[in-house]
Amino acid sequence: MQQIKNFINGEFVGAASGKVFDKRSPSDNSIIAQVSEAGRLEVDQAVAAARTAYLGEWGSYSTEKRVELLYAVADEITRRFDDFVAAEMADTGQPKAVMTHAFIPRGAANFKVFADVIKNVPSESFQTTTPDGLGALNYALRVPKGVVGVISPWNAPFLLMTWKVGPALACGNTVVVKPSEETPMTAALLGEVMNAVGIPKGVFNVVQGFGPDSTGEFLTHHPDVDAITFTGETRTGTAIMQAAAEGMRDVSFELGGKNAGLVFADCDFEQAVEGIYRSSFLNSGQVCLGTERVYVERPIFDKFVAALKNKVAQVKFGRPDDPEANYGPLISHEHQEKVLSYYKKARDEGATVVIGGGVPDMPDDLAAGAWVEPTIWTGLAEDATVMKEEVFGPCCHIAPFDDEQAVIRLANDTDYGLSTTIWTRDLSRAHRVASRVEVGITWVNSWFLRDLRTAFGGSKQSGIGREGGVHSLEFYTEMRNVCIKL
Ligand code: NAD
Ligand code: 6OD
Repeated sequence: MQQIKNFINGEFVGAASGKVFDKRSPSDNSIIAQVSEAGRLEVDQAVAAARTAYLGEWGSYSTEKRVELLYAVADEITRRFDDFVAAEMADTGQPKAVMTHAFIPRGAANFKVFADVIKNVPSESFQTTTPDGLGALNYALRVPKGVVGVISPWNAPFLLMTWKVGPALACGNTVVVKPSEETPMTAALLGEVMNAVGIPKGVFNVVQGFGPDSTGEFLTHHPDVDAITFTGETRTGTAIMQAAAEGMRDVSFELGGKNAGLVFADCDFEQAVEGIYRSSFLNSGQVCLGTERVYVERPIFDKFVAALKNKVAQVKFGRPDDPEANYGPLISHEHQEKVLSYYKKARDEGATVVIGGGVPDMPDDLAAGAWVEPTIWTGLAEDATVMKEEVFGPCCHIAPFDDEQAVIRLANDTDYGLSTTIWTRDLSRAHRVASRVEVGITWVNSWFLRDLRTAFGGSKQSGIGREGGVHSLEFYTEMRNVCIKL
C-alpha cells in the first residue's frame, strides 16, 4: 500500500499523532493509498520551515537564481511526466488523455511562465518637485509577501496547485500547500522534484489532510501565514476569508461558477456542439469553468439538443488507462451523492431528461466506483435549483432564446461570474455580448484556451482578485516606496 506523507523542510514525515486516512480509487472504490493527516504540530512545523527559508537561503537568492531553479523544476516535472500522469489518474480516475494533453503539461508551464514574468518586471520611479527646487526621487521596491498558504481542490489538482505555487515562488515567497484530501499524490511528488533540483529546504512544504477542524483550518488560522490563496467552493472561501481577517491577511480566491454557454443560430454548428460538449462534460463535468446552463437560439434549438444528445450517448466509461474509454467517474461517493441529489431535484422540479439522469450499469470490477451518467435537461424554469446552484457534475440544462438582449440578461441572472462561452460567426455580436456578460473570462468559439499571461479570476461570488502573468504580482508581492531627497 502506498504511504503518502507530509513534506516539511525537505523531508517526508508522518503525523506525530499517527493519524492516517484512506485514499480510495474513484473508479472502483479500492483503497489505493494511506495518507498521513497533518495536525496542528505538523502545520506549525511547516509554517516555521517556510518562515526560516524565507528569511534565510531563499530570501538571499537573486531573481536570476530563482528563475534558474524554477526552470529546473519544470524540466524535472517533464522528465517525470509519466509518474505525474499515473498519480493524477489514480487520484482522480480521469482519462489518461486529459492528463497527458492538458493537466500535467500545464503543471510544468506554470513554473516556466512565472519564471519568465518575474525576469521582465519593470520598476516604477517618479521625480517629485520640491520647494527648494532640487526635487526628490521616488522609486518602488517590489517585495514578496512572505509565507503563502496554498489551499487547492481536487478537480485538476496538479494544474491548480502549481498555478499558485509557480508565481508564489517566482516572486520570492515560500509556501505551505494543503492539497485536497481527495488528491494527495501529485503534491507529494512535487516535493521529490523540489529536492531533486535543489530547491532549498522549507521553500515548498505540503501538509496533507481535510478542511474544517483539520489541516486546512489549522493552516488558514495560523498567525505566521502572511497571505492565503485558495481555489475551491464559494462557501469554503467565506470560511477562509473569516480566518484571514484575523491578522489582516490578504486573500486571492478562485471559486465556483454557474457558467452560461450562448449559442447563436449563425454559429458554426458542429464547432458549437463540440465546444459545449467539452465544456459541459470534460473531466466528468468537474471543471469550474464548465457550462451548466446552455442557451440556444430558437431556430436551431431542437437540432442542437439532438446533436448534443447524440454525442453524449457515445461516451465510453472506463478506467483512466483503458484505451477504449473516454469518460471517468466522479471524484468520490460523497460527490456522487451530491450530484445525484441534484439530478433528483431537477426531475422533481419538472425537468425533461433528454439523456442520462442516473448511474450507469458498470461491469463488476467497476461497480463500486463513483459513476454517474452525463445528463442533459430541458424545460426547467430559470429559478429551478439546478439553474441557480453549481452542481459540479456532468450535466447541463438547455433552454431556447429569441434575442440577444434577453440572453444576456439570462446569462447574468446568477450570483456567480466566472466564465461564458459565445458561439457565433458574427464578430460584432461577439464583441457586443462579451462586453456585457458579468464574468472574469469570456470565450468566443472556444473554451479553456488559456494564455497564462492574461488575467484570470471570477466576478461576483466566483472570486476575489486576478492571477496570471503580471497580475499575479499584485497578490504575491507588495510594493514599498522609497523617497530620496535630492
Ligand atoms: P472545497 O472548497 O470543498 O475544497 C477545496 C480545498 O479547501 C480542499 O483542499 C479542502 O480540504 C479545503 N477546505 C475545505 N474547507 C476548508 C476550511 N474550512 N478551511 C480551510 N480549508 C478548507 O472545493 P472542492 O470540492 O475541492 O472543489 C470544487 C470547487 O472548486 C467547485 O466549487 C469549483 O467550482 C471550485 N473551483 C474553482 C476554480 C476557479 O478557478 N474558480 C477552479 C477549480 C475549482
Ligand atoms: O487554467 C487555469 O489557470 C485555471 N485556474 C483553470 C481552472 C479550472 C477549473 O476547474
